[in-house]
Amino acid sequence: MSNKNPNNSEQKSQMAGADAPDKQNTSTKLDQLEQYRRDATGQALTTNQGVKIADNQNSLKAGVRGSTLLEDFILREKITHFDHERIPERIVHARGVGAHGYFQAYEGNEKYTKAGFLTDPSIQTPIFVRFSTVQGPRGSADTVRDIRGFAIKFYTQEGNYDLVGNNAPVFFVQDGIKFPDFVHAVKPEPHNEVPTGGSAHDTFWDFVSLVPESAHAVMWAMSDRAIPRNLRSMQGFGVHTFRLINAEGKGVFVKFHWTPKQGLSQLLWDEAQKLAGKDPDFHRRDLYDAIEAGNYPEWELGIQVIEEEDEMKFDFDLLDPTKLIPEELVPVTPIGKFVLNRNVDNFFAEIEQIAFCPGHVVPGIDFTNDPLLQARLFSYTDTQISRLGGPNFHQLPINKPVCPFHNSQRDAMHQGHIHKGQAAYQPNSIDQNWPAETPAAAQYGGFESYQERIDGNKIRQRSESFSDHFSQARLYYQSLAKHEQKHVVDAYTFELSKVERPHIREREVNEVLAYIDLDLAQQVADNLGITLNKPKDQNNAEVKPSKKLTMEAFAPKDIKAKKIAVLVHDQVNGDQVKAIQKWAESESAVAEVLTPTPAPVKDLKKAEVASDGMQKAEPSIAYDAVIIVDGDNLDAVKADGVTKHYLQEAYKHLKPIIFLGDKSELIDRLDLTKDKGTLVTDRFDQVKDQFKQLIIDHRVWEREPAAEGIPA
Ligand code: HDE
Repeated sequence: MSNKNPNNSEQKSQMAGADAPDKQNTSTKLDQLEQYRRDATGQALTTNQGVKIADNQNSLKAGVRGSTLLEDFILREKITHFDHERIPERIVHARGVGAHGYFQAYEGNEKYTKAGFLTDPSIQTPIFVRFSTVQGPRGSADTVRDIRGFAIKFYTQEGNYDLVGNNAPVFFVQDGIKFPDFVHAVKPEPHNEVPTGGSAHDTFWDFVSLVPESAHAVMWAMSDRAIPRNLRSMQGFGVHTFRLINAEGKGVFVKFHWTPKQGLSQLLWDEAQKLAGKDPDFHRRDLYDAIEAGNYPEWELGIQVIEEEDEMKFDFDLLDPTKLIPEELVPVTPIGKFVLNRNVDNFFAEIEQIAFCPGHVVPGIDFTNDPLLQARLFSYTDTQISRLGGPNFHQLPINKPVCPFHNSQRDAMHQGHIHKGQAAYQPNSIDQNWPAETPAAAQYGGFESYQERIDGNKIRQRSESFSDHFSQARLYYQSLAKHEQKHVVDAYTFELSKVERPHIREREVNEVLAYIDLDLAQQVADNLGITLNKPKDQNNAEVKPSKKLTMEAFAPKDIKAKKIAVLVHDQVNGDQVKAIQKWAESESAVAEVLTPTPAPVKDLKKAEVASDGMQKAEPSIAYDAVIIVDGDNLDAVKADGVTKHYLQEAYKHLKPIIFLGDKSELIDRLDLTKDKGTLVTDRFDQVKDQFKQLIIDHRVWEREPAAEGIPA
């Protein structure tokens, strides 16, 4: 967009965009975001008014033991600021973490959209991603069972674009008017504010068992998707159907997907629960550490494209956010990739203050009439006004567009700009009518809404095309791998076991699950001791499974950033430890040597082996695989309850374990069953490729029945 100075030239046109945008200038620079960062290194300590402070240790008192004086402006300013350090947390998605990165488009997207950042592969558009859980407050644990928020802000040269998605492709309700009900039901119960960070309670199951449109999303929440191993291994979805518009004004419907290069992986439920206590920051720590170590997570952004004329060709409604489009029907077309490569400097300023809104779109991207999306377009800006203290939150560094922005909006709380000129209105002749409108034609870049013909009565009614609530829940369940299905049964059983009112449990089983899949319903009913009433109108028809719904379809290709615990004691074989470390480094994996205490241990040659942590403090649940190293210390290991528990726990959680040399004896001693994931060898090098493949596979699923016998 051109920025002609109206003071220098007679304005010939009222169109600010009369010049085509200069492609050269569209490449964005991360340092544009940096100008707000403050570094106090080498600077004097001052008050907020800039007065240098001589004593920051003592308040001003009447005598050394005397009372504190009201006059002490330094104390008062410091305490007053402190008293107001918190802002209201987000109503939902309060617990979150984020990072900076960039997005880069692939070639050939101009047939779908005119959005510059999606069509020019030479631009690296800065982005900020915030991941979140939905239910819990800011201080809740990372690993709870919950859908994860996955919101991306693209700082494009045509304005900020927010893709505010989740790690599930469907939502719990179809119409925005039901969202507050849903959220009130899932949030901690109002009388005792329990539970924190979970849906295993009466009000949630009361609501969802009465609202069958939630069946599909609840199924996702009960699946392994809702307990991701880390935030780097999650898919993201835009959920709603959106619209892309190309330079000729042609529109297509799209569903956004983003898929991690690192593959998908999950926690086991037992791990998730333990991590919530042992390391409530497990996910945020993992993301931070991976980025600090240079293991930058990467996703591929893709779209499912539906031509306008195909809008009605599906047996569900494209506007219904409880439905996904199976990839067998419409494949995902990759359109670009994004990488997270920079941690924040300050959690509050960046992660807490970032303000997303699905209504932040740029030319070439538009909405559909999905009634959930329509309500979201209002909600997000509204909530920021109370959260961030007024309508100027877009001026906060993390929210500020990197392209110029000018309009006649003025004043209000926390106004950070000093606007020049007398005419804060349009039309005006005093400031030559600046800032001026820009034509919508693609070469100018003004935003124009897609011209969609709407013809209908004003009416409060759900479309008949939104009424099938169970087919896709069945599709999802039946598409899962066997072990994933078992986890779904376990999850419903666990959650409903926490529901105190029997009629709610029964309603969920007989009026929801029985309509989804009789086999699933029967298993949950049996576990809960409920009699299953087979509904007469149940349609238990087998569905054609969709391959891309199981997490198995998204295995990683390498073991980059995977964490391996290397258990050692005094008299360990140091050469073996070195070989493991060398190999891990060559694979960009993280091998951590865990010792009985934080002190280093001595190897067989009396050399010191440094400790990366002690076994008691770095539990097996935080690692992807374990190696117990040989040496002259079997008796010490046999007497070490922490190490024995470590191995049993890793086995229980289906992790690959290498027992080196003399440590193979532990397999029988600990009552473990030998399987393809328990590798026994005298030399690590001999099994390293096998071990790598096991880590890629992530879990030894066939071990699951045997592992049930191992104590938690
Ligand atoms: Fe949100 N949602 N939402 N939501 N949502 C918020 O916005 C809302 C919905 C999602 O990291 C709030 O800034 C309504 C679907 C994410 O900052 C709030 C409706 C999807 C985040 C809000 C929905 C989401 C939010 C809370 C139904 C997946 C966190 C504070 C009409 C596609 C963004 C805030 C971040 C946050 C409202 C439904 C995802 C209250 C009214 C569907 C990832 O405005």
